[in-house]
Amino acid sequence: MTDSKLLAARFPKDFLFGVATAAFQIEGATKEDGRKPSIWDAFSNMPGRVYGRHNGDVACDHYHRLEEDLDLIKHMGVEAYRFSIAWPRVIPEGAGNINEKGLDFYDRLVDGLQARGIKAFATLYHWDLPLALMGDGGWTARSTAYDFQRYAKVVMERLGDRLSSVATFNEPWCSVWLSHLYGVHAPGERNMEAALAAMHHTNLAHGLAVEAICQVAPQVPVGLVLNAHSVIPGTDSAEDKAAAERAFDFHNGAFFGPVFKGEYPASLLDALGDRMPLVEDGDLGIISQKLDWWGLNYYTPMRVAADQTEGAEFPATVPAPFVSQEKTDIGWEIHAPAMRSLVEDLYERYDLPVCYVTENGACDNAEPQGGVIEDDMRLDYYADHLAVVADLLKDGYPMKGYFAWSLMDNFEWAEGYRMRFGLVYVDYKTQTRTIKKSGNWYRSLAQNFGSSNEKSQVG
Ligand code: GCO
Repeated sequence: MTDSKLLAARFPKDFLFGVATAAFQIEGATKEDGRKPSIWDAFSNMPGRVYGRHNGDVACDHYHRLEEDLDLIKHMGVEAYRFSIAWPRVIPEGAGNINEKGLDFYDRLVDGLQARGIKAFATLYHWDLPLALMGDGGWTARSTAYDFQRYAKVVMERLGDRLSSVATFNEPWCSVWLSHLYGVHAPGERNMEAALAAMHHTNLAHGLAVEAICQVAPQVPVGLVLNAHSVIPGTDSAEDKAAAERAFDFHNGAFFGPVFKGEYPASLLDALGDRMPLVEDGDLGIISQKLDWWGLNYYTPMRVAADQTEGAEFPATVPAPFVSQEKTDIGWEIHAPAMRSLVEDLYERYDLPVCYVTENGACDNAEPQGGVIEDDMRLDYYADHLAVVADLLKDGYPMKGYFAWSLMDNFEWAEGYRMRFGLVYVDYKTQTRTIKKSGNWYRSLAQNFGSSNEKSQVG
């Protein structure tokens, strides 16, 4: 259903529509006002890591165009904005000195949102670890978890009075497995022991940050954003079904398990336990503190088959072929039903709080033609996935909001600027922003929703 009015009418009045971004992907100004490098500055400056050796030096120049971008968010008609805070702006070396100018920027951002009547959803960690902490081993070091706790406290002391919500981490799957096992993201490590250490210390850092947030800003709902994988066996064979269960434990259970059950999956411990870092007494209690909400980032299903290679490492799976014919321009299968079965499965397995879809969207590299960007594939993607969220609501799942990824085209990590996820087109030469067809559609959805909302509150 692409009629934005009809779609808007399917959401309850306390539902919330927003748009999302992340600091390193849009801010630029990487050397300004006391910011020091993050692991992504180092990584993107190394040949061979990021497409075209693109880096975050300028990005969308958001740091200098804050007011204009806040006006754009307002113009999009949404009720909330999800953004991340750059640790290397706030505590440039990860530990040690606090940089007031870095905090000032986020003060202006949060005040600007408030002045425009937009709710601020902050994420504390969206992958830009201060580079200096690599001297201790980065996320493989237990000490980094305690540095993160202090950073969380510093941010919440300063901004907590104006935030509608805070997330500790964005997608630990990426900053753990993709960054330390598959080598695709910074710091580019490819080692199971390093990855397991990063896994546990990230989980611990999440728990320690929850403690700090509850202490200094108990009024702010705290959550965690997970890119849960909708794992689907390639065939109905017992081997592929078992492979899918292992993949679930590895890709989802490694985070959902400790956070929502206070334990790592048994299969993961059986296979890899002897390569894990020390899990101290009390760690799992810290990690599994109650959260107010969790965030789902969903893009595409994960289809797996058993890896029959002798001695294949856990979870011993290989990718299985796509089923849907449609793909986005980054090559990801489009299959909205997998989002629905994923949410159903997760609520069955875990005792989860309310859910915000904190990211969903499509890479559609449509370019301007006569000043217009006709990104129909993205528009259809949004319509199909929002319909799934409405179906989940109808079935009683506690879906509280939806953030489109992303407000505007930006630095797509290892893909550089060539992959575009924005509702708004960014011309990187001029920094001109142009709302795409999908952006206008999303805007009318948010506006229709807002106005029907007001009416239902009145009448
Ligand atoms: C993510 C990311 C975004 C990506 C998006 C598209 O959390 O994976 O938050 O940074 O740009 O997912 O790949």
